[in-house]
Amino acid sequence: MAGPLSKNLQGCTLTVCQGDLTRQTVDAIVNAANSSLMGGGGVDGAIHKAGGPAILEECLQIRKTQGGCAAGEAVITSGGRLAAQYVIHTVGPIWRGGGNNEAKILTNAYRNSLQLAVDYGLKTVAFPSISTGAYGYPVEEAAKVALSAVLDFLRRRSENPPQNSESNLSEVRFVLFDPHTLNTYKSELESL
Ligand code: AR6
Repeated sequence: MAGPLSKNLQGCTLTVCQGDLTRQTVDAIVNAANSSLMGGGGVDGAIHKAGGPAILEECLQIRKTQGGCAAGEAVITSGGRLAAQYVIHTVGPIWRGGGNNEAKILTNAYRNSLQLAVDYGLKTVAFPSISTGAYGYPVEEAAKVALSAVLDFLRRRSENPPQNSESNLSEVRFVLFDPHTLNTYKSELESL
């Protein structure tokens, strides 16, 4: 397995590595969910399988109160049996050629996930490559959007520091499943 790459940006360590998101010991992992919040395949299926039924029960409660989760939005549940304390469920865009607001929606998915993490006082968050599996977003373009969205979020926070310095992120990690996705995110991180 190829090695990880880390960079310190805006006081936060940004890491890209290859691995299984469900096995990360971080405060929260982010799920590439769908709007129903009812589970699915890919990383979503793996998270529900590894975390157990408590996660789906909480998702069902969220559905009752707000009727699911729109693309670009994010919600949070506990991590069930996972090592991560929380799962942040976000919904990326389905790729429809790039002219349908896909980049904006993908940016929002990362931004809203990070905002939920800091609202909960979390310090370490791990993401998958949202939308580049079943949703068909080209990896090269998604990697650019993902890393710029994270960097932009960190920059805005360092320009407008929160009152409570405890709530600063210390690590944002991308955990990528296959070597091609890893290498694409690595090149993108190198160029930041
Ligand atoms: N750890 C890290 N990455 C993973 C893992 C894992 N355990 N499993 C898969 N990936 P996808 P999407 C990678 O399809 O494109 C679901 O059915 C995978 O190789 O999981 O946002 C949802 O319910 C790919 O690189 O998410 C939605 O309906 C990346 O995670 C829909 O798929 C994202 O692939 C969402 O599609």
